[in-house]
Amino acid sequence: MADLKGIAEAIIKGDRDTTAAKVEEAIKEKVPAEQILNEGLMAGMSVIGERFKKNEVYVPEVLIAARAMKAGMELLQPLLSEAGVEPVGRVVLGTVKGDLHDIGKNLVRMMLQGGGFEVIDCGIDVAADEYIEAIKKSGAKILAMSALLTTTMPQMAEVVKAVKEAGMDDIKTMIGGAPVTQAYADEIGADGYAADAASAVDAAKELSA
Ligand code: B1M
Repeated sequence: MADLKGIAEAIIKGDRDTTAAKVEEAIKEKVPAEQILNEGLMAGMSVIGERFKKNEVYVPEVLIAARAMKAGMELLQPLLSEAGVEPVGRVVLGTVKGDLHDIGKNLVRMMLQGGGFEVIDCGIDVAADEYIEAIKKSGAKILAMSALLTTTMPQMAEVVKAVKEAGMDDIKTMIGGAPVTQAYADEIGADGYAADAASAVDAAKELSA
């Protein structure tokens, strides 16, 4: 019998081979791809997210879990597309212009993907017009920005302003990064803020509700 709990456990352990083997097994047993995703892969990543929030696990464990998740997703993706399963939401993500830090941003991407979001990752040093272009191309409804430097934080305000000026009233903006705070999000009119990668999933879910 398909072992969805075992898939979640393999993700939590960061065991890529077991994750892939158990996902393959479940596919062979005709378990719907969405169920494998929700009860296996995403269930595992959400445990890792919670532990990360509580400082029970650290960046390396999250990276290893995300690698296991990726192995499972590679097998599932074609079936999800075939079945027309829509992601929880689409997020355009990037580190703002002038800022080259991407370790935290990449964690946010992995956790969002683990939470069922499709992420369009624009990379680092991303200018307002690049974010806007990516939103137009992808149809994403959430724009997520990361900044690690106090000198690049004002870029977030520029992007929020540019999104408003472009008339994209339905786009929700969210921000994060070590120097960023909820107070700063409020000040620049961003719709959401998250202190860490796992909380970014909660914030994105709230914004897409
Ligand atoms: Co830089 N750097 N760095 N650096 N660097 C910091 C950020 C700094 C605090 C170091 C220090 O002085 N103590 C300092 C900033 C000071 C300030 O602005 N107040 C600094 C500086 C000054 C610089 C340079 C200017 C140094 C120089 O050249 N003179 C330069 C700037 C380059 C540029 O960006 N233009 C620079 C360069 C670099 C490296 C390239 C060498 C390297 C980056 C490599 C890379 O990212 N690929 C680097 C690194 C590694 C760091 C430190 C050591 C670590 C950052 C990191 O990856 N943390 C950092 C000092 C420190 O933090 N101890 C430092 C781990 C990561 C998992 O955490 O990114 O905070 P973090 O992400 C967290 C949360 O913040 C949150 O979730 C993540 C996981 O929980 N989060 C979000 C992040 N984005 C989010 C978005 C969200 C929600 C949550 O929603 C959208």
